Amino acid sequence: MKYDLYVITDEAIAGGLPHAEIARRAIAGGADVIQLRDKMCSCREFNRIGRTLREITRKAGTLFIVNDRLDVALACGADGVHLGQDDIRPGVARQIAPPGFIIGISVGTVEEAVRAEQEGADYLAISPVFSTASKNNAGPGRGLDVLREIRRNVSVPVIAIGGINQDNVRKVIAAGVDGIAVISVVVGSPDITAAARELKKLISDSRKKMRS
Ligand code: TZP
Ligand code: MG
Repeated sequence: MKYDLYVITDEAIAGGLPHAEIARRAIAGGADVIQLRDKMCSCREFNRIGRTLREITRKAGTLFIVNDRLDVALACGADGVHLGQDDIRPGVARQIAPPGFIIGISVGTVEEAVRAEQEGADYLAISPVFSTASKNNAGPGRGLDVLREIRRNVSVPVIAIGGINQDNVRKVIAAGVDGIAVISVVVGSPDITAAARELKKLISDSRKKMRS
């Protein structure tokens, strides 16, 4: 599974652009994963949008993850669900989900990361790496040392989220993560496709530099 550039949809940050259009534009710029995230809409509407995003991502061959709601993720045929520390536990989600279903977990500490891996998480999102205004109560940035420490202590893919932009992406990748998850730097850009493309290039340039 490739997690290099993981783009999370947010209609408010996109100035009212619908989730489907955010997804199309991000995919055109090379997004490897699309996560549908909407804390405002009804469960029924969330599922309706999820079905549309499932169609778009299936055609593009892009991984599709639904935020928070395991029921909606299963109902719309998503590849997986992304769960926070207060959502249904990964082990419980695993009992309900079909084989191969991806369960991603947000973690902020090494202890949470180790526990999430033990409970069967397929990937971890270290959150927030830097402070961000894109999520309510995201808390202070955890910093790059926590990224490195978590990377050393788990073997599942680890992605970084929170306040990542063109200026800091190199050091985030250099910390050894498998990918970055972003909202505002891509979704809030007037040209979502160009912003995604630029980040992809920065990620691949950083990886090349690490190998050389
Ligand atoms: N979870 C932790 S930080 C965050 C989420 C959804 C917001 C990331 O948005 P941005 O704009 O890339 O900081
Ligand atoms: Mg959540």
